[in-house]
Amino acid sequence: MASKPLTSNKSVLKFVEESAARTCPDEIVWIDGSKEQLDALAAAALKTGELIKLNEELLPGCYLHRTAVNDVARVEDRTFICSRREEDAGPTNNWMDPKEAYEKVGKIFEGAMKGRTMYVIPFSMGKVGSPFAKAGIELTDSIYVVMNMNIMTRVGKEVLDNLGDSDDFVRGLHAKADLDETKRYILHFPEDNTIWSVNSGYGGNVLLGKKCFALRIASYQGKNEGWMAEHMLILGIQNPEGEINYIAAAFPSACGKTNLAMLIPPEIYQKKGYKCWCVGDDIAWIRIGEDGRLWAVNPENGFFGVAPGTNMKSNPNALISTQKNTIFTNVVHNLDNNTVWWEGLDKNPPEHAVDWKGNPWNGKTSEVKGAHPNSRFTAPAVNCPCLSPEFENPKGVPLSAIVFGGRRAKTAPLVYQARDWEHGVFVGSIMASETTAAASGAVGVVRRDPMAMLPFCGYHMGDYFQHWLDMGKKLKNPPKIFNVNWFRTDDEGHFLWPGFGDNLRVLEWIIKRCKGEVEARETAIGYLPDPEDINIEGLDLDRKTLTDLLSVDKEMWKADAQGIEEFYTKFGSKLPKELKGELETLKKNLQ
Ligand code: OXD
Ligand code: MN
Repeated sequence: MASKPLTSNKSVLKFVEESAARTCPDEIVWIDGSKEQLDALAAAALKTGELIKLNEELLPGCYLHRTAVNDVARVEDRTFICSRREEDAGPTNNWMDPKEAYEKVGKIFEGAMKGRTMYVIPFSMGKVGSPFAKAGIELTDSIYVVMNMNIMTRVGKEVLDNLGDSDDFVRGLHAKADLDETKRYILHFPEDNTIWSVNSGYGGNVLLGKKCFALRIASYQGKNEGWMAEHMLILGIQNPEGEINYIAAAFPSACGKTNLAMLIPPEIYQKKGYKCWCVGDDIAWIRIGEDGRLWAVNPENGFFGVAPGTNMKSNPNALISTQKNTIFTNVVHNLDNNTVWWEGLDKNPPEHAVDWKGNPWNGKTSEVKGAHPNSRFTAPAVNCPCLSPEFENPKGVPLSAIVFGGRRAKTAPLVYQARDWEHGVFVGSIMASETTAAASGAVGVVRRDPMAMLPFCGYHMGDYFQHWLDMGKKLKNPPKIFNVNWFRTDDEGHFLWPGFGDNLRVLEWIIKRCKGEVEARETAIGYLPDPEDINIEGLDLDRKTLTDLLSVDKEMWKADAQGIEEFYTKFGSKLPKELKGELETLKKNLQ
């Protein structure tokens, strides 16, 4: 099936030739993006068992894939930023000297594709030809990667045609090798526009357009070029008058980003004429528009979502998105009807099934979970019933608000607003989640995850904070910045706020604030709503609970301020003085 190069771009050809010389594939296949080619690849993967074809009537165009059992998640301890100077990677990233990295990991790549095919995937993050878009070439020996990249990004010859002779593209090299986790490396060379990934076949480590390019490399590019790559969903909220306001929101993993991105308004809001539109669920590239506002695009073309817990109640739009042309990874294979299942899909687990490890599994009697907790669906964005009509708009959408959030049992109120941009950067920089019983280790430990970017910032986080501050100075019309916490509990640990679609009630207040339509009270931490100003019509929630949700416990915040101070010491002299100043203001306000 070997194919001729699809370009005469010398830099692309050189990258492919050099990589092939190192990895020694039997043949090289250029991915043109055609359906015929992808169908032929899928057929080849079915033969080897790499993919399983699912029920064509119930799940048309869908496949199941199982990764190796030692290869089921992103590996942060094997992920490195290989900047020339160690200080440029900063205290929150692993660093490897680029010379050493090329040499050491280059040896692992040597001959890694012998007996295999190297696929050349030209891909674009963002709509091809849009001023936001950036091109990449991923070389891989995995058909699974080709097919996933084809869902998650724009793939094919048009990317090369648009690139022309330019050498402005990210070079991604991936080889499964033998999936040895002791030799697994995910390396980023920000100064070389290069990503190397070896010994993994799991999405987050091998779909190089996503976390590796669109966040780690792009955050570095954004700092140099005056824009931002953020771990944010983008949501449009349409009011009964037809006006749409857009928000971008950053939450750490497992805080419901995909759910918020595909929010369905509560019935009383639907009746009034509210609608929500999903622009993106994971990544936002943000630039300053001519009007001095921030404009955001989702550079991806699909959703790589966590399957367990996704159901017709928690997120119908996500579930519907997975009903065709989707690849499922590490979920349960239901043998009765050749479909898939996962914990939390419904209350009817299959009896005749295969678990994510490939073992026979009976959902009625088995003590162990059938799907891996990090099992995934890769679904095309076009499948999403609430996909924004602006999804493909090359200019993106203007942001009214930026929303940060985390999982805090007590400290953070349901919502508060930062006083201004600088204070907003402070609010983002202190983002935190408390560990839940679901994760291993102690419960209730506070983990700081500034802007949800801790694992994804491709450079020194102190410089990253400075970049946020610098961007603010250039904005004539900055979005307002907020923090939300859907996870506040009572003393028995029950959630106080219903969450899901009802989060729109909080977003409504946020948008009113952006438009100057509602007052707020100033507190030690920022502006909070008057409980009367959050609409709880039709909710089983009284004003007293809402008042609790909107209370600020100064003693807890004093303790938190101490935690922030400790966290900030990590950044040494790179911590912007503005953030130090904001911390001092917080401490003073709490006296
Ligand atoms: C993701 C993550 O997979 O943030 O999106 O871990
Ligand atoms: Mn993510």
